[in-house]
Amino acid sequence: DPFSGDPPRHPGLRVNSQKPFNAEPPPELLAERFLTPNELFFTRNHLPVPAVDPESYQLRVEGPGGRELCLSLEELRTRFPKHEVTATLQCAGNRRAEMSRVRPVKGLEWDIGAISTARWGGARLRDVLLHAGFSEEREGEWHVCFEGLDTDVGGAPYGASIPYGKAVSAAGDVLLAYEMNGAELPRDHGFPLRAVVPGVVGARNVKWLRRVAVSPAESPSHWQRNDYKGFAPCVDWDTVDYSAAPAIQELPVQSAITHPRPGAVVPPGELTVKGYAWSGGGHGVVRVDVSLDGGRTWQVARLAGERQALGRAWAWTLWELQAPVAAAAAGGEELEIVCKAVDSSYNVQPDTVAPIWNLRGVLSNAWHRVRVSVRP
Ligand code: MTE
Ligand code: MO
Repeated sequence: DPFSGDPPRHPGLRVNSQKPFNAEPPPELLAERFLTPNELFFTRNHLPVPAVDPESYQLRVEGPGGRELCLSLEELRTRFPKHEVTATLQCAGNRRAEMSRVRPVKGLEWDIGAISTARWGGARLRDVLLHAGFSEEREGEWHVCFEGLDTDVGGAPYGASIPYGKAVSAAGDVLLAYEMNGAELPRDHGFPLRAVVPGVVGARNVKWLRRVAVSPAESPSHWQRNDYKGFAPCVDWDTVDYSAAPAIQELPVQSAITHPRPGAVVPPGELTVKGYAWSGGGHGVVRVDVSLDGGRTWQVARLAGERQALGRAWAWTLWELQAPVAAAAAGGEELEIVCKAVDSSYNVQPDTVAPIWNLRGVLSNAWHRVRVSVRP
């Protein structure tokens, strides 16, 4: 069993697949804290978790125009200043379950929990690239390719790439992270070193990093070229052309209701609605609207959490609304609670799933709807 060396996990996680391990925190706990505790942070593994000896570990950095470097963990910790970033990671497949209810899609049935937030610590990728002799500017469209130590049966590693400009810019805040919420990286989250690419889809945040390569081409990895791309609702498995769509990088604006849960019974009177909102590319969330009547009328939620720099708002925003539920609704009537977020570029979420349906079930960010019944 190639998975026999996987680490132990928190029993409270909702497991979507055991081998490889894929799990999300229970929705009630998801947005209870701004920083997700490490043992509850969602886990998305494509392959067995590699066992890495931190003493002999080396990261290789290479590519045309630079020097080839091999860096130990000790060198990464001591040669480069430690930089800390609070960033939310979201899987492209978050909320896929809602998409597959419209029409079946291929992929893990994530509920609303394939998203979590941590304070990451590590060396800036920018500092390591400049140290290796790469320059601030690059002509044309170059990429930084990441390879993991986890490999498939044919020996191919998990891999992904990001645009060179994002990797080298000081404002991009891309990390080679060795810390998560003040602790060393847990094995499921990339021990001993992972890429953290704030504002960018989870898939590019490569764990168990073994190699960073500057290249004129995107990563040749299956997960860069033939997965994690968006398509029109009319594209099916007979017509899909993966070379025709760009790889997902920044994710669209997203929000979800974490409390109450679908099917809950709420008493008439004051109702508390809670959730999270986030947008890719460092676009902060500026507003969350909540409806208690399926989207006919709206109220504005109160936003909580840390103040974030303009254009570098990498972390989610937690929100809350207290509103009276009319006594008229108390006869066992159903309420449809809806939320939608607005980001700093005034991007909004689509109201329904069908027009954004895609065969792989990615980028599922329609208004989140939760039905509850009102009973004393
Ligand atoms: N890196 C490696 N080496 N192997 C993987 O399977 N999964 C990716 C990314 N990095 C993956 C990886 C995907 S799709 C996501 S969503 C994030 O890791 C999830 O990170 P997490 O498990 O720490 O939440
Ligand atoms: Mo993912």
